[in-house]
Amino acid sequence: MSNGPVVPAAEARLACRPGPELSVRLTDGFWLRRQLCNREVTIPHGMRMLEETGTLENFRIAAGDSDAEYRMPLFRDSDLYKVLEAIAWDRSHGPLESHEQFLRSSTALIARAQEHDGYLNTYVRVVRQGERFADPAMGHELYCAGHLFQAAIADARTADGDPALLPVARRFASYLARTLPTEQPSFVPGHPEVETALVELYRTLGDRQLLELAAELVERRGHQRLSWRSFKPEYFQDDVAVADARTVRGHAVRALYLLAGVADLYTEAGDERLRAALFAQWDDMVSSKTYLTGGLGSRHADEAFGEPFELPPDRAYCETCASIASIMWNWRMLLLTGEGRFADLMERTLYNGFLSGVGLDGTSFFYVNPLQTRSPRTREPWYECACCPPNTMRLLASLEHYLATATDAGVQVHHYASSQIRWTPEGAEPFALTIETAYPFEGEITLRIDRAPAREVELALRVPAWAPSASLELNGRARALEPSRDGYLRLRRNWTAADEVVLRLPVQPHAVSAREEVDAVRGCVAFERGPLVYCVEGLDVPSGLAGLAVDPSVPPIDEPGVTVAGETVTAIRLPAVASPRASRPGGRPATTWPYARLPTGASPAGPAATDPARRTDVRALPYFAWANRGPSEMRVWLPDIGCTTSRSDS
Ligand code: FUB
Ligand code: ZN
Repeated sequence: MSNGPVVPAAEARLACRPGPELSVRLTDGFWLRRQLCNREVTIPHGMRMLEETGTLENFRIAAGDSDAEYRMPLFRDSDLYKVLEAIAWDRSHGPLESHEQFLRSSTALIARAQEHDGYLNTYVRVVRQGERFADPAMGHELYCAGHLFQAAIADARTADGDPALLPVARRFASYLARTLPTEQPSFVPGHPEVETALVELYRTLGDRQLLELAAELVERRGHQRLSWRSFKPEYFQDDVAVADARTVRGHAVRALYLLAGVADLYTEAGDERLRAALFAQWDDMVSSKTYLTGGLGSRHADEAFGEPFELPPDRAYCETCASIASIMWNWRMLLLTGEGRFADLMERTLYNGFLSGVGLDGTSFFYVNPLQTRSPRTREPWYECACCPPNTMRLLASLEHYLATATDAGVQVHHYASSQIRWTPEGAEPFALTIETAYPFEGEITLRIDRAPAREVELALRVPAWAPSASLELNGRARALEPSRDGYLRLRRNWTAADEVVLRLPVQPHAVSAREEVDAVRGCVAFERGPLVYCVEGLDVPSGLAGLAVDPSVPPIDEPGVTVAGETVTAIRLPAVASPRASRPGGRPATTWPYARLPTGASPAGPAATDPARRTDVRALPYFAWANRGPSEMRVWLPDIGCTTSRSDS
């Protein structure tokens, strides 16, 4: 039995369940390597950074153990909680004494910083001298509370013995449940996060007051009470009632954490108005506000969603936390519906917009994940506003919990990774299988049944939207099966141990174009291979990216076995025309005026496109692997040769 971050109650409205009857373990391959790097390198790095940046010291000050100066930003508590959550999830892969020691000592410190009535926030205690709920818009008290609750839940679900953080969380949650409805009737938390955490804490403790508090906090939104400087109620999702909202808007991370919480709430409590709001906002987001990488948030100003189709590749914000929050929300939508479209978006986001946020070395991060950079961009070991790095840790540490689900009929595999899956329905014989695959670089997935009950079990395998021509073999014989409308191939039978299913997903690279409304990339194409989005880095194009155009009419060729910072990836080679650039980054421009009059009757394809001497091919790498070989410019969307105009590049 294994319980991950989301364990709905038995009576919850769900199409499929992640636990507790299902357990999944990564055994090899791409995600195990990332998870091990997280365990061995990133989490220890995080523990060091929490000390170096003063986050732990803030708790010591609040506990009365130190008189150092308090370090802002005011939501720094959440950085510690996220690292503790990561340690707790990671513990289920085998506890490490150094991690356990950190968890124990931090928990004791947090407990000392907690006030007698259960309230806990170091900034309020130290800087605001105990003045609580004074700054609903920007105070982040319940944002930090939510991360504490999630860490405590992880601790409770993985501890061998009594989880020490859970009592701290319980006391704080009880305080909130008794105080907010009565003493703070108009308090609206400016940064959602506590909603999803309260629902999960209700699932953990069975205390219905926590579910009711989550519902009340969601219900309180929409009265335009939240604003701060130039941030309007829309930034805080306080412009319209949650149930009436039909578009994603405002600060992206706030909006997405809220939607994850609303999905949890609907799952447990019902309310068809919330369901309608969830689906409408998902449609709005996916149809017009999502980058090819799954990244979300196109505005640096306000870290916000933009207008529909406002998706500039170079100005993309795509905060790593927004990708994580989107994965959280989509997982809940998948549980609610069993529909593959939610797993499709999760997968796109996981492999691209999320994973680009963590360097392959495990100690460097991106907060912002653009799809084009002109000046070389380097990753940072941490950030003053450090929400993203520890957020990556908790997702990677718990990743296996997002791969599969179960229903009364059987097991659904949503994401492919070398793993072992075991389903043990109450009072019934287990069904266990082993998956082997070199996914995402190869599309062949072998599923071997290790143990089967003497009854029919359905095995459902997601066919991603990018793989329309998937094929399937059962015990060496092709099976002509069509994916169901919700995107799954379903095999229902009396299985026997050693039955073998081979699913083949075509991962040949292909070009993609954007609808014309995505005007920022008109005339450009991008490339995908399986679930991976590709990009070209300046390091691979000696003449620079400014003069590069690609020919999408010629299929790209695989270049397997390329090593980037210790990870072996399949690159692709793109047929291209590379013209020498007029200026180098940082260098003096060759001309002062960067525009030229277009000759009358000029062909849309300039001489560069047809000159065989300029024909070449360039390497493109998976987007997640960019900026791991030193500073470089980068592009996902590349001009299509057929759309390039004559340029004076002599
Ligand atoms: O406000 C806390 C975190 O800081 C947000 O989630 C991020 O977008 C950053 O603004
Ligand atoms: Zn962040």
